[in-house]
Amino acid sequence: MSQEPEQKQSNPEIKFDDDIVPRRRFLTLAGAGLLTIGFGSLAEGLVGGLSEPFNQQVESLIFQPQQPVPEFPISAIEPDKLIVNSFRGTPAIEPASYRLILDGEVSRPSSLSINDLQNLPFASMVVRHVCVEGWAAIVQWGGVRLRDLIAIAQPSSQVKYVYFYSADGYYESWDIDSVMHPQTLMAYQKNGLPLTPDYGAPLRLASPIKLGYKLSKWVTRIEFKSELSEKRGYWEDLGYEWYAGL
Ligand SMILES: Nc1nc2c(c(=O)[nH]1)N[C@H]1C(S)=C(S)[C@@H](COP(=O)(O)O)O[C@H]1N2
Ligand SMILES: [Mo]
Repeated sequence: MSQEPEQKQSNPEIKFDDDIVPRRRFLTLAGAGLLTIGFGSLAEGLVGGLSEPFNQQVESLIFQPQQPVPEFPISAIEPDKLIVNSFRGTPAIEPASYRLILDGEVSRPSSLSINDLQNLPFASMVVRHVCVEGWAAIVQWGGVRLRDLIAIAQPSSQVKYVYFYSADGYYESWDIDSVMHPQTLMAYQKNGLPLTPDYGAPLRLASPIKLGYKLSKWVTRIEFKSELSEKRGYWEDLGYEWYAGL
């Protein structure tokens, strides 16, 4: 990481709790003769600044993004631990005029109201949210699976990346495999209640396979693309890792 986020400048030493997010993930692959791979060092050391597509390919294979992540019981939810973390405050969004735009390389560009979204199949999960700044919280999220939105927009087979644009100017890009993961949701519910503005209402990303900064709040547009552009994400463009898998 070449630059730490603004919030960290008073405390530049990011404290990684090894139980939550080890700096170097050592995976033991039984099928590969108990080969142990230090992942961060592989991506950072061998391929440096051009690591994204390579990194994505390797991490996609090793972490098997379609594999469901075990969930927690409702009793494990930690309601006070999810810290509001917004780079520029909470944008004002009028729910009645809100629309989620699906566009890019798709055969059916779409515009969905909150009502449209709530009429799609509902998915709920209790998972851990992990922020690189060293905190985590077990949260219930409810909403729409991204794969159900993909079925509506019908991206071309060339699509490999998905951009999420937010009302506060935040932007993120993801690999399509992670977007297709059954536990990647556009959430409008948190801990059994409607999502509130500070936490991303009316609609935010939620997923147990990505770090907190990939989980955009206040999403207004989802763009499907065959290539990454120069801009990859708000924190990524300041030096943070792009794939950010958990
Ligand atoms: N639009 C937007 N989304 C965002 C952010 C942000 O500043 N703007 N911060 C990210 C970070 S770093 C984290 S950890 C989570 C925090 O989610 P929370 O505020 O609901 O706890 O939101 C992510 N999504
Ligand atoms: Mo974060």
